[in-house]
Parts: sequence; C-alpha cells; structure tokens
Amino acid sequence: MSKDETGRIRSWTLAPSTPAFVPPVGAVDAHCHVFGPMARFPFSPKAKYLPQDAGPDMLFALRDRLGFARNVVVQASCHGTDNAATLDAIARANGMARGVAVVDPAIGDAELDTLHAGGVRGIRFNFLKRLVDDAPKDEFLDVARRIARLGWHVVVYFEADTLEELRPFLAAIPVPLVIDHMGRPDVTQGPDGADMIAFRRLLDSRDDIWFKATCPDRLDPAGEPYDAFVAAVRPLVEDYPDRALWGTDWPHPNMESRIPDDGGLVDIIRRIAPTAELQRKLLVDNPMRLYWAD
Ligand code: 0GY
Repeated sequence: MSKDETGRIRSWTLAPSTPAFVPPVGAVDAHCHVFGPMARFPFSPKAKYLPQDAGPDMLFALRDRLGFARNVVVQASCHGTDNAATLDAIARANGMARGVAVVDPAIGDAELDTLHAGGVRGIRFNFLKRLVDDAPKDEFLDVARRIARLGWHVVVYFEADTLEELRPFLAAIPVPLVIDHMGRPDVTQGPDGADMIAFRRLLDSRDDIWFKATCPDRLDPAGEPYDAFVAAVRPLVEDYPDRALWGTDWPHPNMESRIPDDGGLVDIIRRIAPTAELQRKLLVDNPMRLYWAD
C-alpha cells in the first residue's frame, strides 16, 4: 500500500508486467472499478476507504496492455450509490464497456432506464460489513424484481461464512445472479473443502447463477504463484464452463498489502482454464452473453 500526503490509498501497481498469456480476441475484463477522479466524482461520505484517483484513462491503458478488448465496470463501494464515475467510464469506452451499478433500492423506474441507456446491465448487493453499513434484504428483493423488465442481473458480494444465512434470499431473487469472487471461499481447504462444496450446492440450486473466478490475491493467503487458488478454482471452471467470468479487480480496492501484479493475474488464466475452449468461454462467450446480449 502507498498513501499520499492526504491519506488516500494506492492499491494497484504502477508497473504491471506484460502477461505471457495472450487472451482470445475480444476478451472481457468482467470485474474492474474506477475511482474518481475525485475532483469530478467525489467519494461517498460513507466510504470505508479513500483511494487515490484511478480513472478511465488508466483503466483503458491497462486493458490494452493486458491484451483485453472490453471492461465491465463494477461500481465500487467508495462511490456509494452515485454511479456518475462508473457511467463516465462507460461513456468514454466507445461501446467497449458496460457496467454494474449500486443503487438506492428506492430508485425510480425512470432512473433505472437512464442507467440502462448509460450501459448498466446489473446491480450489485454488497454484504461485506467492512464495506457497507447496511444491506436491507427486503428492499434489495424489491428492486431485484423491478430490474427484471430490463433484462438485468444481480451481482452479489458476500463472504463464505454468510452463505448459509443468505440462501433463502438468493433463492428469492427473480433474475440471474453473479457471485463476486465465488463468495470468497477459503481456497486452502482445496477443491473438495467445505466452502467449495457449499458454493457448488448454490450453483446447483439454479442454472442461472454465474460466478467470477477472480481475486487470487484476496483469496490465497500464500500469495504468488497462487497454487491453492488454482487448485480450488480450476475444477469449478471446468465443471461450470458456461457460468464462469474473469476479471482483474483493478484497481484492487482496499488491498493494503500484497498488491497484485495485473500481468501475473492474467497469466493465471491458463491454469484455471487450461484449454482454448475454456478460455474463450471464460473471457469472451460468457461475459458477452451477460453484458452485450443486445
Ligand atoms: C472487490 C472487492 C472489494 C471492494 C469492493 O466495492 C468495493 O469497495 O468491491 C473488497 O474490499 O473486498 O470486489 O473489488
């Protein structure tokens, strides 16, 4: 982590390596964020971390360096429910970005239409207490019902020890679900560990639950070369090849130590999706179905 003189955190590496792996043509980074720039897009008063600026120009430079074509920009918690920075990034991408918003559940239908016109295709429910003050399930369900007409999905972020409590809520969501970082399993338990078994039970409960095979840097306490992550996640990608997404998670919100090398993250793709067919599904076919169906 690096802090500037005002205490704002930089959680990304300034000089990512160029990956050896060349992604297939049209590859989508389906989980990334933008921070600010703060002068135009101030952070929420409720933000739990205050990052340095990481705007669209930086995101698109990284996209090009890593060999990707498109981004899905996920509204980060530091911007609260004001999606202006996310919409600005999408607008600057010439059609090569789509987004996931975070909304006040009381949002009006006209405002949802405006988000759709701006490239949003889903909303995110965040259950991490260290990131948000509250996660009102009844209100979430209400807005989940109201986005169905737009063909959107819900992205859910939770930790493995809350999955059992969340099952009835997740079952009641009437649109497709995408689970951020597989619900943060303990990958050191291995592919047949309790967390992965519980997560597979969730995937098996509906055929419209997708997952992001993301964040070895957050999930594997041993760090590079992320062997525990690869061992736990590769079987999941192989067994659910049409429901897996991949993303950098740049600019790695909140990472205070062990900031990952984005090029190194790309090189893990070959280890979790070892065939060209799996790589094409993970990086192109699946995210295109979910975000560019129109
Ligand atoms: C992530 C992970 C995190 C943060 C956020 O919205 C956010 O602030 O998503 C985290 O701290 O685990 O998905 O990028």
